[in-house]
Amino acid sequence: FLTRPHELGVVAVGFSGGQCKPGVEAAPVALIASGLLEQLRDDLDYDVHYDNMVHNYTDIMPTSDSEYRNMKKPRAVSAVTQRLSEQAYEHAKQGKFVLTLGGDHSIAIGTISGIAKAIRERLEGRELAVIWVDAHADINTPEISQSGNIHGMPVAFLTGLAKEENKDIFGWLEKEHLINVSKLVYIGLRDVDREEKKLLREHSIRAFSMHDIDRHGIGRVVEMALAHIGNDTPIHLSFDVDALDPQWAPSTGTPVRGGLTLREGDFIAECVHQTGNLVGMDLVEVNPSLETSGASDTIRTGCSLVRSALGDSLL
Ligand code: B3U
Ligand code: MN
Ligand code: MN
Repeated sequence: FLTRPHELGVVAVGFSGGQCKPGVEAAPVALIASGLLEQLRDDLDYDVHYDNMVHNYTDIMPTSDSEYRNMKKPRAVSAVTQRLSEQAYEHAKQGKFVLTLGGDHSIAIGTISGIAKAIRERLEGRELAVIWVDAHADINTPEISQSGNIHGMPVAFLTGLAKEENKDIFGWLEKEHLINVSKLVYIGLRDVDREEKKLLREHSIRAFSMHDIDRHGIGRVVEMALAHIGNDTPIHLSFDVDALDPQWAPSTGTPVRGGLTLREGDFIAECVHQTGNLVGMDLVEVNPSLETSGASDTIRTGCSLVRSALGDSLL
């Protein structure tokens, strides 16, 4: 086993500084209030290690945070993700599965860096694979980003495509925190910036768009994604709820029509669970304050994705 079975570390991250729309920081409370952790404990038999806190990291927020290399709130996002990286590392080092409830997708800089480092230490230098389920590729470097929002950049920092020396602005990321582009797979893409497409091509990054899902079906796509990663490789699932069609997840900052159905989303999570190699999951970009009529649907969807990744569908 790559993790101790049924040991679950939960980190609730109430952070929205990687993008401009307030409300995404309220997602962990909404997900937990709807009973998610009880379900994991009582129905799925997990030993849930949760500090009963939604972290907002106000104590480490910089007092001034001007734009730097075109990034908005660079010091805040860097400080939060550095702290989160340590929290994820602590859980993962003890062999727990790390479940992180966000927050916007910038927080993946913290979770993945911490887990990648712990996996290298626990499993003789093995590298963490990442399945990034999203409408967006989130691989903009600061220079090519059109928005300056860091939630569109986490993959660039995590793969080393974007680098920065300044310790207060992601310079804390060391080699052991990073992932290899060859062990990264995308599923669900349909809104990718022009310069991002160039990066995906240049680095031969495996990416399954909605077009690929239409062509091959979700079953074959997941099979190909897992084949690319290979057997016996620890996997992190970074799930942006906007991968799903707005019909299933309307309450999110940048909804894009033509997405995954709820079942396709759950199916991806179920298949990754079934590999037995899943060591962590992020659920991000649930924003209960947007589309008030659809907020409870989006929260239900988020809970369903997490339960699926933790083995709910197994008979
Ligand atoms: N690629 C655009 C839009 C975007 C990325 N992630 C989300 N939206 N959620 C950007 O801002 O980098
Ligand atoms: Mn997205
Ligand atoms: Mn995303």
